[in-house]
Amino acid sequence: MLTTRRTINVVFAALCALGAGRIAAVAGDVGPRIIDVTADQDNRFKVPKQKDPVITMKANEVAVLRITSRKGGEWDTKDGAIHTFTINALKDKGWNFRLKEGTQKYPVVAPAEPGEYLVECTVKCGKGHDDMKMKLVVTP
Ligand SMILES: [Cu+2]
Repeated sequence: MLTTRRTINVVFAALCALGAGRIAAVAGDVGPRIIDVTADQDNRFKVPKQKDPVITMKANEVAVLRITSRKGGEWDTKDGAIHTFTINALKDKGWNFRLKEGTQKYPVVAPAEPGEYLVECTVKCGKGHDDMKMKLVVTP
């Protein structure tokens, strides 16, 4: 009787481990897309493999922005932000990130309204700051 119960426990534990593994694998497959952006030391936004920095999302898409920031000539010393990734039209929906040196991840949701959204840096980060802009394109 005791042996039977132990066997059941072992089988149950094995099944649990299997199930957990499968859930983890599925989550890895369908997890939000990661979008890489660099806010660079020359005070420009950069997107891998693109001459003009643009990121494209589907309306309402959930994704993770992975932003790497490098210090330009100047930066805001109050909170340590060296650049920002700001979309004024979407500020109230959370699209306003104060960037510290290094790489950070920011979960985002694309707006429901397709179109082009201007991304700006609002920290006076030095030479080139006024042109530190990029685009978010939202497709239907
Ligand atoms: Cu900047």
